[in-house]
Amino acid sequence: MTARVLVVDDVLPNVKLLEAKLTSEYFDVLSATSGLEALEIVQREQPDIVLLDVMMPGMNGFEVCRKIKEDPVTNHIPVIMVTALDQMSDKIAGLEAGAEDFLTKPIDDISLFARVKSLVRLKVMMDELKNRENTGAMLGWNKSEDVPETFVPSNTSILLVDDNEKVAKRVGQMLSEIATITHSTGGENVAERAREKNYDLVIVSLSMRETDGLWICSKLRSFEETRHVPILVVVDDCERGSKQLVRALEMGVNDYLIPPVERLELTARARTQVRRKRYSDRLWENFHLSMQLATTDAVTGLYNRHYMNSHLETLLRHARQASKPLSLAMLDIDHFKPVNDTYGHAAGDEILHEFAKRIARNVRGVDLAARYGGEEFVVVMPDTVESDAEMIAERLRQTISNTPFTLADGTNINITVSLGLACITDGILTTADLLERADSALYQAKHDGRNRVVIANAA
Ligand code: GH3
Ligand code: MG
Repeated sequence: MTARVLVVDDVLPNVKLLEAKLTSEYFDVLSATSGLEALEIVQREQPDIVLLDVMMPGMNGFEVCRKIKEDPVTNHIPVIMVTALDQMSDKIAGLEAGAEDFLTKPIDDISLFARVKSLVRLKVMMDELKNRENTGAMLGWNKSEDVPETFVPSNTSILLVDDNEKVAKRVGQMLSEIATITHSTGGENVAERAREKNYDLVIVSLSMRETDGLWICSKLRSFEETRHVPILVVVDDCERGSKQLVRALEMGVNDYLIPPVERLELTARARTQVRRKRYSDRLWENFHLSMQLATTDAVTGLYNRHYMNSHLETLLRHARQASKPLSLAMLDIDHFKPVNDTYGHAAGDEILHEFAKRIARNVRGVDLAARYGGEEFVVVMPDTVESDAEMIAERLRQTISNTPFTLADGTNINITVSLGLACITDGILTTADLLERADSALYQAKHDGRNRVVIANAA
């Protein structure tokens, strides 16, 4: 994940320190040493996130935050307030000014990267939602309604996994104003049971006695139904806790809390995650809704070539402007003609339909899957570097080859697919360039024996 982070602090060494840390994790860093300068940069550069010091002479951090949030051009940019150690009043003022999150000084690396990454993910989602709606508007669709920013307990559900009844009760009470809480004391099948309900957030304690919380997190990430659910872990402030935390974050856990859990912090973090879930759900809904419209392909229900081309244009422009990566995979079913010849054209259509379903299920909400031609498909992956795209492409390949396709009459047919992968580089300027590169990589995959992923060489 790459992102542009604006660091605001009047003390230059503080700026430099954060800059060094963030740069080492491949973030692009902008900096400002006063509130006014910060506002100017936010307007001009539209960073992905702002790290804002509270104590600054002239305009303080709260005022800067309020101004960012008042302006419709910038109010979607997440703000993290950086406060002095444990000042509750600062946290309250920060949240009231509209900040999404807070960090306390001295800032440790784990919390810095966890918070920044979590909010950047949320922003990527929101940006993509807006892009897609704009493309939709260009093609004459209506905009869907805005995602509500406030949550009511009746339509927000949180699963809380903790064997400490006392803590669970307290946490449950704190969250009761925004959500309906289901409490589980752990056990073998927590993750399995979570599949049955579309939770908005799962909170898992990593210090349970009988149940390994990390195991639950890893299972949640592996099931199709729960792969996208936000997870917040509660870890103890000790050496074992920090080791668990590192592993949890590697697993894709979204955020964490260290006891004693405070109401404000808990609700702020829960809200951020639930909002992320809402946007991701909305992307999926949007995806399904648009499937019924003229931009979709009748046989497979995926976006058609026309929509893909016009949306790819938008995505490529955005990626260039923000200096972000973008990857594109072109897929072509192997030896499909003999399948048609042997089983008939209707059977071929059935397979195309199921093929598309498997692809759609295995890409992320921000990815765009389209039918490009007869048995040729395209998956566009915004904000995705080549190595991640390769993993996704490989997963798609296996989704097709690992399970035979079953026709309505019960016949099983083994299908494989070849994939060509291309990422934007300096040499690629147009959507046609990108598609051409993916296409020649696909040709290579066919040539090398099919059922494989080939990455286009950088020119
Ligand atoms: P390769 O591994 O080289 O891609 O072999 P292939 O047989 O898949 O490639 P070829 O281009 O020779 O044939 C593509 C076939 O896909 C031909 C056509 O019958 C079939 N096809 C294309 N569109 C449709 C469709 O909408 N429905 C059905 N049933 N078949 C289709
Ligand atoms: Mg083919």
